[in-house]
Amino acid sequence: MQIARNKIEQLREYIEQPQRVVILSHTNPDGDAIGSSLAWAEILKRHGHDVTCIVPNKFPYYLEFMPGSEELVVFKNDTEGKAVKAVKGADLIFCLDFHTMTRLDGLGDVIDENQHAKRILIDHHLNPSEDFDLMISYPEASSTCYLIALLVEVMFGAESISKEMAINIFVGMMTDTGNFAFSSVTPDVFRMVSILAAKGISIPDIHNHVYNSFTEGRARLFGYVIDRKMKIFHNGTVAHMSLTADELRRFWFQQGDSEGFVNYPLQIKKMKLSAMFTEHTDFIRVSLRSRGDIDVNIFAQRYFNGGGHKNAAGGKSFMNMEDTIKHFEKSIKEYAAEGLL
Ligand SMILES: [Mn+2]
Repeated sequence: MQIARNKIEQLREYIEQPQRVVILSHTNPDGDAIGSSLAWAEILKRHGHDVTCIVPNKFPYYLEFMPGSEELVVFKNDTEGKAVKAVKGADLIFCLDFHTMTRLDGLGDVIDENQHAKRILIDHHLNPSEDFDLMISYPEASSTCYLIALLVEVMFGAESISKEMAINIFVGMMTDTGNFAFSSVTPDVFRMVSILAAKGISIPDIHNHVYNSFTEGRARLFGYVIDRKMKIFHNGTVAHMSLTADELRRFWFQQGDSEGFVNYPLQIKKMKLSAMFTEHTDFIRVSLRSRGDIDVNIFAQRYFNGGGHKNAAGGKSFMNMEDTIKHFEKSIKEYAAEGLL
């Protein structure tokens, strides 16, 4: 995969002189969101830019080991107004790992107040919205971190990737590819991993931080949701699970604890599509995963005001849990009737 020359030249122009830069990523930031933001921030800072990284809400505790994560401004907890100040004064606003401003929640309104800053998208989600001055949008890329690595490589040279950047980039590449197992993984992804590995990072340490650092509550919540809440239907090819706010409290839920649960039903033979419904204060978060040709991006767009990737997408429901599940089961029937499942 190559990033178009004209896009790189445009980006080079934007960052030629030191600028006030804001780097934003999406609500419920994951390894790819945090990793790409921190790596991009590091290289820009080294070239004299004044950089603030902002995420709309808290990131999972098991990503706190990522170098530089302590400097991330969490908009929701930002009592000092650092985020608003940085956004208002920014010359450049980078939007990483998301494709539409609606994924920023309240932070989107703050961005709208700054009409003079150039907006640059670096992302790999399908169907990005058009409100950007420069779009580095490659849905075929396995992660935003991989795109950042390619950009850094062509613009500054692979030797400019520090060990800290390598850790951050590796986390996003690893988590967004299900440990380098998805169809988006190409030979060039492994070429990039080999560059990162040569920076002296410890892959076992990173793996332990990301996958083996959960709380006891998460382990018990997982057992509970699989045993008690997973419903399998449509001849064993579709599964859904749900967690209410009450259930989350019972297991001392922390941000990120239910991350990845939605993938587990796909380990069952014949399973094609898995859905997870998690109750939040104002809505129910819908996570969708699928195997092979089954397209959950279209499903999420059509039935849950969302989107994402072909095999991993999400959306929201503003109904209660019972009605959300009914709506899901009805939508599955409709989708299957059209031959899409
Ligand atoms: Mn991503």
